Amino acid sequence: MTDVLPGSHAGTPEPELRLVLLGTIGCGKTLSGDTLLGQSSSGSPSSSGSSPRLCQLRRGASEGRRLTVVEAPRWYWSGGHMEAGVRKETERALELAAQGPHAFLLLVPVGQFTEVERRVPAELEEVFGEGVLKHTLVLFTCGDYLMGRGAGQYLEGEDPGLREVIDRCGGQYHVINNRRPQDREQVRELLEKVENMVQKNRGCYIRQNTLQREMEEQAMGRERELKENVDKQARERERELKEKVDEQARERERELKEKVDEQARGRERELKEKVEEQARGRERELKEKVEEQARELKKVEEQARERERELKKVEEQVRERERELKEKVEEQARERERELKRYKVKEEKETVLESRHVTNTEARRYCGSQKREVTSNSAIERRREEEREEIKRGEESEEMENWKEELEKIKKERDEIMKRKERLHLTLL
Ligand SMILES: Nc1nc2c(ncn2[C@@H]2O[C@H](COP(=O)(O)OP(=O)(O)OP(=O)(O)O)[C@@H](O)[C@H]2O)c(=O)[nH]1
Ligand SMILES: [Mg+2]
Repeated sequence: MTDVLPGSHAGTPEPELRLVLLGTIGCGKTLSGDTLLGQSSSGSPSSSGSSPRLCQLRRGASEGRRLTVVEAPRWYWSGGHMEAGVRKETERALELAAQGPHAFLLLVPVGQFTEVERRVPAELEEVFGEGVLKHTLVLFTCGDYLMGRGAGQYLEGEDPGLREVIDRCGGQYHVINNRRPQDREQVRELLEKVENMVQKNRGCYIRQNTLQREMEEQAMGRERELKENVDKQARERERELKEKVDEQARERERELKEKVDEQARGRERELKEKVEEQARGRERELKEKVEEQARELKKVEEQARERERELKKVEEQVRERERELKEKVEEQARERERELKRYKVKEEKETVLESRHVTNTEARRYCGSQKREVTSNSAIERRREEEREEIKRGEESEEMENWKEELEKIKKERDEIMKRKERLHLTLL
């Protein structure tokens, strides 16, 4: 369908661009040609007269390019299709743009999109063959009607059919204002867009005959086959690569898991050993403590027994002392009884002696004084003896008190020891 023209511009000082201007009646083909060429149509040469029913060919130089501009004839429609004569004349534009046009410019005035324009892409394919739309750019004339709006904004408010037409033409469009032909920037931009399109299409448009089409189809078939093969191989390679990557990932995961498991096992082992060591230490400490407590208990029991022995001894001593005291007191009581008897007997004897043998007063006085003296001496002696006894008794009772205190103290100590023993027993249990 398309053909690369490698040397189409070679050896020429300026590149050449061949353009075909198409569109419905009065869409601005002639004026746009003027703007592109920077000429006025009134004085332009024409290869086939100036009839609007015929193609118009004009050549010139513009913006550093040699331009060949072919204006297609006025389009007349019949029954929704281009009239046969018009179609034929339109087809002739290919011949005029010898070696094939670099671009078809489909002109649509701003704000004048109609149902007719919607049918144009299909008509163009019928006239020039499949693939023509790849080389077609929608050129909006009457750009001054946009009143400063952007083309995008204009398209948003337009019939969606216009967007469809643009899409069918590979999304390529440009706006031109033929009321300002001196604005060369708009021309430069358009020519650059055309050149990009040529580059993209790898050359100008050349209509193919059946053989070429078949060859193209075969080439396309081969290309498709090749592409499928390449895709298949790519998919195969991708699958292999993916499997390899997956396998590597699995392997890595396995290794990582083993490593992690190994680390976990090591950690667990260490932890277990540590716990066991701690348990052993704790057990050892406990055992030592128990043994220590048992030893202490033994010691305490020994102390308790010792205290018990001491207690018994002290109790024995207390009992012995009590016995001695009792005997002494009884002995003293008996002694006093005896003394009292002796004293009574003596007194009786003295009384008898006094009545029988002594007659004179002196003698009696003497005897009386003697008697009083004796009486007085023995009373003093007795008194002293009593005092001594009292002191002795006091001392003894004090001693007894001390003994008892000692006894109480030992009893308390024993009780303390017994309590401690109880506590130790409980701890050991
Ligand atoms: N405002 C404005 N009017 C334009 C513009 N381009 C074309 N026209 C007007 O549109 C009318 C038709 O312009 P032509 O260039 O003769 O259109 P054409 O497609 O050659 O017409 P036919 O050859 O008869 O089919 C003229 O009145 C032009 O002044 C433009 O950019 N702005
Ligand atoms: Mg015209």
